[in-house]
Amino acid sequence: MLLSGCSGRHNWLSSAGEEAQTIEPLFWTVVAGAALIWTLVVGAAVFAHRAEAKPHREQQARRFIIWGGAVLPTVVVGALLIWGLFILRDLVADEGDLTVRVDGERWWWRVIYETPEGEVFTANEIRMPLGKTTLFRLTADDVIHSFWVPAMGGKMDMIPGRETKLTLTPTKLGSWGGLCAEYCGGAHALMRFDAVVMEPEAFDAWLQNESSPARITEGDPGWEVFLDEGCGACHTLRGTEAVGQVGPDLTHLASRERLGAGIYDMTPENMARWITDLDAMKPDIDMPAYPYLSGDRLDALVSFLMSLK
Ligand code: HEC
Ligand SMILES: [Cu+2]
Repeated sequence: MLLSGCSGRHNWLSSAGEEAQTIEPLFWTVVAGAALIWTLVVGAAVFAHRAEAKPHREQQARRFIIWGGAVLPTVVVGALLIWGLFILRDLVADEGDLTVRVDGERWWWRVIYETPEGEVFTANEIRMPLGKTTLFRLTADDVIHSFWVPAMGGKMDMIPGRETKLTLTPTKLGSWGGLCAEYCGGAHALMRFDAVVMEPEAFDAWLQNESSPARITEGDPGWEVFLDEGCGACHTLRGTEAVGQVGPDLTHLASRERLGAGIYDMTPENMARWITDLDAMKPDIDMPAYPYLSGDRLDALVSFLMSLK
């Protein structure tokens, strides 16, 4: 079970970011140190068990306890704490090349890019340019969540009414897994996201696209279904009359790699199930299922949603 954590997109030892590289030596030092201390303690226990009982001086025993049991642990833990605080200082820097606000919701992520031209709203996926430092300003809407991209660096709690900060500087291209690392109720385990690292030019093009209003063809039957079913009460399609704020912004939904906060591939089949069989896809969430949608109306809605690129 432990080894299963050693590969894949959630692997925090793959060091896909500068921050993760800062944390890594601390981890290995702690592992090596712990192994050494464990060996010494177990060795001493075995020795004590085997050795013949001989009288010893009390002063000697007391000295051993004070140095081995108080001074040594204090020095070791103190040194690790100081090292950790220095690392923390690097992880919570106050500025970056780019600022992104992420708001933890039950059970998804509201994501807002701050650009010179204004705010760009998206959800459930963050994209970052390679080699640039992205500053995340983190908040939570309801309960405490925690923002974590294991391959990139430290995790940071998201606390209602307070803003916390975290910087990530990706060093490897790819799509890395992110997740909520603080139990937040029902669908907590399904509260994930993708952290996609792109070449800076590709990133700029993506952000440009993301900032544009929804592209909707007049008279698209799927758009009619979307309006009829009241999806717009909870979801926003920028530039249209759908301005709901309860759920994720869907303006460029199909440009995301995954559906449902990082849990399903973005395919028409999954999209249809998301709408009709939501309880099986992600139970207990704040979106009603529409089991009665079927046939042409469902097909039209699904192809409409899949066209929101
Ligand atoms: C009562 C509010 C509400 C209504 C009405 C609603 N949704 Fe949602 N929707 C949500 C919430 C909340 C989420 C996020 C759920 C989660 O992942 O925890 C969501 C998530 C989604 C997602 C996944 C988004 C993503 O980033 O992967 C899609 C797609 C979606 N809704 C489509 C629809 C469609 C289509 C309709 C109308 C048929 C609709 N919703 C009606 C609240 C609503
Ligand atoms: Cu959470």
